[in-house]
Amino acid sequence: MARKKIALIGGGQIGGVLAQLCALRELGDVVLFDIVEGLPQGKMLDIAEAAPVDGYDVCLKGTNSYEDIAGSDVVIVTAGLPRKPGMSRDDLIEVNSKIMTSVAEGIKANAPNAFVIVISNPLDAMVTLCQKVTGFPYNRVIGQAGVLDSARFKAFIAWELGVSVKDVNAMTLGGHGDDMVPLVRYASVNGIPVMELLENKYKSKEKAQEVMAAMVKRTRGAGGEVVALLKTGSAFYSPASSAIAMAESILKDSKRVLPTCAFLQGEFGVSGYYVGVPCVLGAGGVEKILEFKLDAEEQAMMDKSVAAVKELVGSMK
Ligand code: TXD
Repeated sequence: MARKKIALIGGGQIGGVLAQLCALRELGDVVLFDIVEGLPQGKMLDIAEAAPVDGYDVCLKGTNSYEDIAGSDVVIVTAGLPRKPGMSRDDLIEVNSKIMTSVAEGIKANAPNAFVIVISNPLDAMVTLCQKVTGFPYNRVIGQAGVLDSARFKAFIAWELGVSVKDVNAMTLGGHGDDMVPLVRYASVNGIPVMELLENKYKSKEKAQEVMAAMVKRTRGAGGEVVALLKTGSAFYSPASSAIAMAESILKDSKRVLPTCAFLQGEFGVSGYYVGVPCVLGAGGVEKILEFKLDAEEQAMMDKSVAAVKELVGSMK
């Protein structure tokens, strides 16, 4: 059976980590595309030369030509500028829309049967544009943001409670913006509600709520926190790991339930927009959207987040 093939469009900070993670996990042969001459070729040669050390047997190719992505099973898009300190993700919409249009045309022409995972920001708008320009079915075009936002939320909970990150379960919904919706009610440590553990730890309901509110706030601002520290770009290790989790579930038909920026057609009361919701990701891409009842507070936060996505998408020319 031939190896799977993954195309990475954008060979920058995230693209390079994506390529290395694909290789380390032997997800398939990898093609790294960028418009900068030599950049993808140099990074892929470097990763290929580490193969004898880390022991992966996959073909790794860097290219400036879209023809080389032909036959890809999954395409992951990071092409686009990252933000600088003081910028919001939305500030990138104009420049990255132009880039995404050319990228989507390249994918449509050369990998018409691929599943596409968009990472470029502003994510909710870029995945919308990518689907529109490629014309691919909605189940084959998704955005990565919720796996990252949920990972950040889970990390903060694990650090606060002093438990393994492996035993924390939590999810964010909605857009990849400041209005994202970390679901406190469903956050647990092996099924034990986090709020109960916080109340036990602090012997106070108020203090527990205060600590949780701070973690929710930090989750919403976590991207900006890294940008402010790095000064020259944005997070790239965690977004790469997050997109690989999604790609792996599709390539291996794992049916993982992952927060995914998916096209809603009535689910959660939303129609016609890409929004972060729990999806079953398998060989069919988005195979199912798992709906569940939101309480009044969660619904209000979701409505606010969806409104922000609608405004962002509406602002695209
Ligand atoms: O989780 C998430 N969704 C977000 C996404 C998390 C963090 C960062 N997020 C966004 O991903 C970020 O705001 C950017 O919009 C993208 C890529 O971030 P990265 O840090 O990888 O940016 P780089 O290092 O600048 O890499 C972008 C590459 C760079 O090598 C350019 O030469 C290339 O994109 N580029 C292009 N490739 C193909 N085609 C075109 N037209 C093009 N223009 C630039």
